[in-house]
Amino acid sequence: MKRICLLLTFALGMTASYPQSGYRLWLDYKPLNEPLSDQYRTHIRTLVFPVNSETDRVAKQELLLALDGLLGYQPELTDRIEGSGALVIGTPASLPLLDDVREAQGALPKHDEAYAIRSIAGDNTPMTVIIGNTDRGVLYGVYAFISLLQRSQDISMLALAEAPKVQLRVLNHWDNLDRTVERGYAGFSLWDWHRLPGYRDPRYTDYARANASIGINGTVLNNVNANALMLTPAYLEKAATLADIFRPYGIKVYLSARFSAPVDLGGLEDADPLNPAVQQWWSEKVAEIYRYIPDFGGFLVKANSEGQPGPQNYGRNHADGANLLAEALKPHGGVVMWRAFVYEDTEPEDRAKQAYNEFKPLDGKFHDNVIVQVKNGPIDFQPREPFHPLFGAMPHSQLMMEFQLTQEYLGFATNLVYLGTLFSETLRADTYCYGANSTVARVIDGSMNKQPMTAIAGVANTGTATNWTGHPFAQSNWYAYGRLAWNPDADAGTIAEDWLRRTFGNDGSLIDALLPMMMRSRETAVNYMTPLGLHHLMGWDHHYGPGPWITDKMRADWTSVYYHKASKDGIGFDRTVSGSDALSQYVPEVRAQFEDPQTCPDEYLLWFHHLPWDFNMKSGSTLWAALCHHYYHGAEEVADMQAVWAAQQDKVDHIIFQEVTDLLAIQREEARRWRDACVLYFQQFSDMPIPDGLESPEHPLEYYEQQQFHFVPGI
Ligand code: GCV
Repeated sequence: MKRICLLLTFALGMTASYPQSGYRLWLDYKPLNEPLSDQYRTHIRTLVFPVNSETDRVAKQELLLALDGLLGYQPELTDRIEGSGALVIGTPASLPLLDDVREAQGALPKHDEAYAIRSIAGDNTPMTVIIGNTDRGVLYGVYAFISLLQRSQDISMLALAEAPKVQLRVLNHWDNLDRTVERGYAGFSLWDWHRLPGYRDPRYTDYARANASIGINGTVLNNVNANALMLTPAYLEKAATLADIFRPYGIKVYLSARFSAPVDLGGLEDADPLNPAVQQWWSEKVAEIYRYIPDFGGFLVKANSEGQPGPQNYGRNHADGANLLAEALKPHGGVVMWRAFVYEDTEPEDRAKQAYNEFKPLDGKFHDNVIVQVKNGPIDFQPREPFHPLFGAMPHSQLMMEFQLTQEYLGFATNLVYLGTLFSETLRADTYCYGANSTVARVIDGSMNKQPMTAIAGVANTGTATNWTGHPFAQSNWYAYGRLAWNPDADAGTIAEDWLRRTFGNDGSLIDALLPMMMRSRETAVNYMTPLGLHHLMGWDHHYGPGPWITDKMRADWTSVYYHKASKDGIGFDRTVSGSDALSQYVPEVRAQFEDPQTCPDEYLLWFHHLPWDFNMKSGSTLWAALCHHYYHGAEEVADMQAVWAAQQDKVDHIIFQEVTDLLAIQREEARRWRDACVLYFQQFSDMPIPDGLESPEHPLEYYEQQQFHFVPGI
């Protein structure tokens, strides 16, 4: 009875309405096995956890919920630290300064969000102290402790100390005010604008819990293709309600700002950043926002990109635009995240070069509360891209990373693709900008340029789907993003294993089967979509499925033929000095890795080179044969994934088992379609047979070219 009450009190939305469907994410506190929970109980006999803030309150509530679920047990709540068996949680200010607490405090990194967890040797069972410099550190410490329990870790000898390496760890929601989500595949927007601010959907709290549990501390509520209405009082009031709900969880609200808002809302004649009336308008608007949301984080801006207004409309540059907003935000402590995802309307010689060309000359011109948000690669969240050449190239400016969690180019919410490996591949790439080991991670965490403000953004994959992300495994991408935002050097495999354990439990054979499948899944998708460095081959506009034949659109660089350049003489985009010379945007050490097709890693071969179909690959086969083998191998790997998953039937919840089974069947069909469409399309140019031993495509090329998909989600 006690347990039921707790569940109802603490997790109304979590438990009552959505049983066994993935709604609880990695915070599903299922009972641990008996011997272990007995052992844990002896370590958590009593709980000392003074509550001095809302953050303390929600942290304590979460801990009690977790203990009740995992151990079926509530510790005795007390004010006295009784040594053995006590769990003591708080800040140096909130806890009595006993020697034991001091010992834990000594381990605490000097950081607002840091925590330390220490076992203090006692008689038979020691005392455990979770300490943070602030209540937010305590909250993160509590979630870390819960994670240890969920993963059946030994908690008798703990000596953990953690501080995030990146300050602003933000989700970007491409959510529109009509609740559609641009490139969203998990239903509608979580934000029920119509019923806000009156109705506080319990889901908002669960969203905050999930984010806090992985260290995310900011959220941009609306699409970067922004509607100026977001900045009107009616919507600010709604946003303020969300900010109130998120605040105890250490999460700040940010908004995407439409650059033309002074014209759209203020009736000004222009939005020229050097116009004093425009400056005045922004300054007043920002002051108004802070009246609604006193800890407002700041603005995210997409300007002069894909038709969005920006400073270039008035002959100004991106620094002028960003600094305009930065000046308005500065007195309130707000920041501007100014996106570098820009490209001109005219046909470029190479779109991959444009962001660098526009931003590199502005290095050093941005105010100190501006941070330039750069996508992981130079085109647009493709299944594989080399790291963006701006990383490391702007030593006098602050740069942040933008990843995409929503799988716009990686199979939407039907394909099982773990993105931790993709994120990590970029973060670990060496820019060589300051000699060896100048990794992208070190640019992002500020250690490279000593940049005072650090940040990272992930385009959210959440929506109203019962399981939040559409595909049950897409939850792992939200999870991995948060963990890598906290520590960009963290290991993608460890993160995947942690997610599996927290989501599916600690059965060793399940982990042994599913972990390799997850770790391989992104390479599998690359194989059946865009192997060997190919990119931008997807269907027109909706970006669903293959479309290597896309040509003759309003912009050349929105077509596929612009990127693969397949012809009788070969395939690939020459970005060496004999082509677009995009390689010159990287330092010589990086160039050296890619500029010779004989030594360029296969993964990037056709990104940087245009090569004949009979080019001799390192494996000894021709380029054409290698391309075919990658496509066929990718499709076969999905069949392997189906077999691995089928063997887990007895070990996972039956609803999730069936959902993933069905989605893998869809993924297999989609992988075959990608394979057959691309191989047949490119074969027109190679004029070479599909290698022996590979089955014939199911249909002729025209069949794939003529297929139409209506009402594809995300647009
Ligand atoms: C929000 C790609 C997507 C667009 C997106 C854009 C961006 O082009 O297809 O939907 O717009 O990136 O990142 O701004």
